[in-house]
Amino acid sequence: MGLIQRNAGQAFFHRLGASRLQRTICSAAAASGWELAMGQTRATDPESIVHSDFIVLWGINGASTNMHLMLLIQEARKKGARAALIETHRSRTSRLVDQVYLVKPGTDGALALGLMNVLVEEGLVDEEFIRQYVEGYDQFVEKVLPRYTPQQVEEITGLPAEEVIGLARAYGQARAPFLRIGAGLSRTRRGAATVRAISCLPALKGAFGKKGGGALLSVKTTFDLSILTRPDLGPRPVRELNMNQLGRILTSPLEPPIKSLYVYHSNPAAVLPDQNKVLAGLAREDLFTVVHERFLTDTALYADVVLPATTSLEQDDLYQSYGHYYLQLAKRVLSPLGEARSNWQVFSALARAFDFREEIFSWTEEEAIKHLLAQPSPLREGITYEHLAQGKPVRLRVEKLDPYRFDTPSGKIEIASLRALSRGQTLLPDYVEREDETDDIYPFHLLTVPAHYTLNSSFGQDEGLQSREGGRPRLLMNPLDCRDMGFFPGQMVEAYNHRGSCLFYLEESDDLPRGLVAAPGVWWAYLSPGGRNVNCLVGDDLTDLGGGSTFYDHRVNLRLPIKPTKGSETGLE
Ligand SMILES: Nc1nc2c(c(=O)[nH]1)N[C@H]1C(S)=C(S)[C@@H](COP(=O)(O)OP(=O)(O)OC[C@H]3O[C@@H](n4cnc5c(=O)[nH]c(N)nc54)[C@H](O)[C@@H]3O)O[C@H]1N2
Ligand SMILES: Nc1nc2c(c(=O)[nH]1)N[C@H]1C(S)=C(S)[C@@H](COP(=O)(O)OP(=O)(O)OC[C@H]3O[C@@H](n4cnc5c(=O)[nH]c(N)nc54)[C@H](O)[C@@H]3O)O[C@H]1N2
Ligand SMILES: [Mo]
Repeated sequence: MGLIQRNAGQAFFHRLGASRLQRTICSAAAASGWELAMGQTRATDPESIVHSDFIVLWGINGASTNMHLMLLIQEARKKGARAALIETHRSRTSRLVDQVYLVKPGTDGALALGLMNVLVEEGLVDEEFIRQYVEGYDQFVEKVLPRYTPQQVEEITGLPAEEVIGLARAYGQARAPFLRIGAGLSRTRRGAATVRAISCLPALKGAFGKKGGGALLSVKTTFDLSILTRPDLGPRPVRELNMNQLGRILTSPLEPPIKSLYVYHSNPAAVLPDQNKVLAGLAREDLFTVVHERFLTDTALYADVVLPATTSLEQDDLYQSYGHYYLQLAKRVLSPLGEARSNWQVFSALARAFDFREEIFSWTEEEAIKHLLAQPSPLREGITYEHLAQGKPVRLRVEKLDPYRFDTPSGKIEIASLRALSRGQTLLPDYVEREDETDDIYPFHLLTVPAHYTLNSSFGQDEGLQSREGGRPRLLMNPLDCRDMGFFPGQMVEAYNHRGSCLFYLEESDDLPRGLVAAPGVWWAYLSPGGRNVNCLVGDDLTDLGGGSTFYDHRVNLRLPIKPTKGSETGLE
């Protein structure tokens, strides 16, 4: 969603004094890992990737989730660049790169350290760059890297030592390597530490400033959004609640208790971890629930009041992206159908009913956009409302990005980070072994990957798109695991752990290494057999930093359903 509609409710709820929400389900852990090393440094322009000679896609399924970048990567490859993918399994993207490196889930931090070990050992680091722009290098080389020889990294990650060396050499010998870090990769209990370690790799190579080289996790906004969200309007300090733990929050005694829930532009019943708890919480008779939606989603079914929402075609907004440097204004092209209203309009109306008199509550969407654009920013110099009103995407002034400007307290890339220490992390990037008590009980690591044809739970009602996704919830599994379990392709199986159980149709796939199963897409629970989707198997544990979700860090066992369920029974109790 765009900046206006996405942030529409925050000022209202701050003014009301409601509990605050940590909106950290998506990329908060990745962002905090990057931030420890890179601070507020802006990402390298992804369009410069066409000039790179070696591209690393680390934990990102670009063929489904970042298609515009994949086109640029193909352009670079036509000019001779090579592309590598670091993954847990052979995703769609693996067919668009030259080399795929498979690691055990959650072990990428060790691989990053191993790659840097080789760069140092083989003299492939840019000493001049490091002297000028990197903090903590000597300590890192002395204290951390010796523990990550290719052999040790093989033991941790499962990637053969010679492939660790091969990848390090390809990266280190490249003229201008470009690193694209995905968000999915960070959704583990050590997600932030992982992204932090990976973010240090380009620093050792001095990839910044070499035409085509650099790194991208996410393109940061050029706006100060607090003029929309207005945290200053709160009458008193209030608690913060993490959206990943909504189930836990709604089902445990809290003081003060949560008596009402307002949901807009989200489908928590389908997308959140620990779905059984979420549904139990939403089912509370004493919870007053409002859902502002376009469709009768899993969540809307639990609402006391459903408010109809406009679509993007019926509302104005200003769009930016986390994957490129463009800005686009969208004006409505249809009048709202029926009684549908935009998020912004609903909150303006609510504010009037509450007699909130602050000026922001009287702004129209267009006025809110104009207030944002009035904020000065070098990247938006000369980009006016009138300019954007022509409707075309407008490229930001990326020529103003200084590749040697590192926006950290020291002005350098911080391998050693005092901010990390103050946040309970190690001074230097490192890899922490973690015992998982459930490893022996549940033999399969579960990947809750996004579907190719749908967007999280959006379009879950669209039969055409769902049929392209196989028409029914699928669980992909290595054929040898299938054989060992005594399963057949097409059979309905039940995945379970201590959080819940969920039904899938089994599909054999050589793309999955043994011990891994993948359940693509967020199918609507009430349209799924058994009335639950994969998120009833996902725990609500948080990441090491940033309060992020841990979708990719859970395990399951499988069995044949005791009583096979046919078709799409509703799971509503
Ligand atoms: N088609 C489509 N596009 C989408 C979305 C969608 O639902 N469908 N969702 C959008 C949203 S909200 C987001 S946040 C982005 C996410 O897009 P991405 O950043 O690409 O993240 P994911 O697809 O979640 O995960 C990428 C890959 O990480 C792999 N992975 C999981 N754990 C590990 C690990 O420990 N190590 C490594 N190396 N890899 C690992 C998974 O196998 C997966 O293929 O996509 C956006 N785009
Ligand atoms: N199993 C599994 N679970 C996941 C993921 C996964 O890949 N696998 N991805 C995770 C990630 S990265 C994310 S970001 C979350 C995303 O989870 P959500 O943020 O909940 O996103 P969607 O599932 O796309 O649901 C968005 C809902 O908002 C509605 N909507 C869209 N625009 C508007 C609007 O302008 N106004 C109003 N009122 N409503 C609107 C849509 O109709 C849709 O029902 O899911 C997470 N959950
Ligand atoms: Mo996301």
